[in-house]
Amino acid sequence: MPRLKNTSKNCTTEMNKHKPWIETSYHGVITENMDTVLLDPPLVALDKDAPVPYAEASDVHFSREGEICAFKIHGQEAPFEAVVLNRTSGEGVLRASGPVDCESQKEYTFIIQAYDCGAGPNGADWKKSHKAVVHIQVDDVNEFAPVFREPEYKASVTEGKIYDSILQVEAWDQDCSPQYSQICNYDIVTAGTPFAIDRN
Ligand SMILES: [Ca+2]
Ligand SMILES: [Ca+2]
Repeated sequence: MPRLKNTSKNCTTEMNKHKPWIETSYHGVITENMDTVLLDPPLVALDKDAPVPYAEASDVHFSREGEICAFKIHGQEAPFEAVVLNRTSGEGVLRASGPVDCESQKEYTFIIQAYDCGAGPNGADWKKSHKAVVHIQVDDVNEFAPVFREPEYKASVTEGKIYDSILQVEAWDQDCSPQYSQICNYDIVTAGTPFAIDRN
């Protein structure tokens, strides 16, 4: 992180000298159906402009060029928003603004920019940071139970004969990750049945 040095002077013509600074890329993880994004590194925008006092209508105000007013997201309809938590420290948080469903989309990539509050006494004079890339990975929740591909399986056998294989069944699971969608095993639940089933 660069060392911050206050280089701003009390100058009324160009008070907002610096644009905010953010990292060049962020990696986030969100659990589907939730709205909290764990961002690495955390979202913080830095701005070298220090608050400068100025007089307006006999009141003393402080200019806001060094404060962070907004984060904006650009990109393919990403269901996320970035909110400023603390204007002075530049801390922000990224969260879901709409449903995030791993089964429909497992990851998102979009652009984020920080905007300072550089309004000054003479109106809008804000500056924006460079564009940073945000990559979000959606973690799965085990929402779906396995289901068989067919509602019924039929086979016939001849009495007294032993078979290596009589029929094959197949189940699948709608969850998006291998962890929560792989079929681990099959069981015959009817007691006293003279058949066995394996995981294949
Ligand atoms: Ca599942
Ligand atoms: Ca799921």
